Amino acid sequence: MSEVANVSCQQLTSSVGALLDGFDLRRALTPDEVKYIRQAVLDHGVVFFHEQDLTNEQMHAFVSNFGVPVPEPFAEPSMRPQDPVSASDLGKTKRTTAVWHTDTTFVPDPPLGTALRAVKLPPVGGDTCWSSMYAAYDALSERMQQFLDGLTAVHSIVPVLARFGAAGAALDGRADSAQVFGRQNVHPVIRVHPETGRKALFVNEGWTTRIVELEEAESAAVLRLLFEHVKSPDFNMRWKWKPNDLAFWDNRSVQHYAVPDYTGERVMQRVVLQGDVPVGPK
Ligand SMILES: O=C(O)CCC(=O)C(=O)O
Repeated sequence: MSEVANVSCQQLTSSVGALLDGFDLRRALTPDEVKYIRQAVLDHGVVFFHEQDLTNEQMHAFVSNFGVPVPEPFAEPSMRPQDPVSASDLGKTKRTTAVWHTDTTFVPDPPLGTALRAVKLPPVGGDTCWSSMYAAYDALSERMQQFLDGLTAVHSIVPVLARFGAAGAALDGRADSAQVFGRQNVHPVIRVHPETGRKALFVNEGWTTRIVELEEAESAAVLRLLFEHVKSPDFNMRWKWKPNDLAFWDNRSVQHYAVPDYTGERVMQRVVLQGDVPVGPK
């Protein structure tokens, strides 16, 4: 990791998560600071910062150091990338995020990363968990790894919209829905990270519906096994938010889960970065 004065990186578990201290993300970062944070995200999958009271523009500027912010697929068409997303709508948001997932893998080029900042929190609950998909892959037996290498899976928004009931139908009915949602795409089950070259498990309970090369019952059984596998405490962590905490994660190497155990308002500011088309092992 490059050296930057007066900052520190404290690893939170052996497989995922690190707390970065000494950064003020309201101001423009130096190239060395950007390099330091980028490397920490690559090494730990998700990094956290305390006390970052950012305006939408500052949040947008911070994230822009690492890629190109893009509008959320679920956002209103008029929304700009730097507009905050309120996660206070319990009926809608809890049902989308209380499942282990990688963000919006139903699109051809799922987001590279996501930044999430706590604006308003409930008195208790509302933690978020992350799980390392490198560690999840590494923990599989060699025979299982060989079996999964080279398989592909469908990631689809369709069953998920159905799960949302009326809210899903409304989203699906939006004039731009086919274009925005892409509806479904096929990705490798094992993804080779474009920057680290490491292999990561790339199926998730949020959006993955079917392994293409298997019979339906085989696919369902293998996906069930993998969805349970990523939940292991051996490779996940849980973050208890404080107001103005900011998390920034690599969607290519981690999954996350928002714990739906709260009542009242929970408002988060969120920006996602343009990703690329996932590539499997050669
Ligand atoms: O609100 C959270 O804690 C996480 C929400 C989520 O799943 C996401 O930002 O993709």
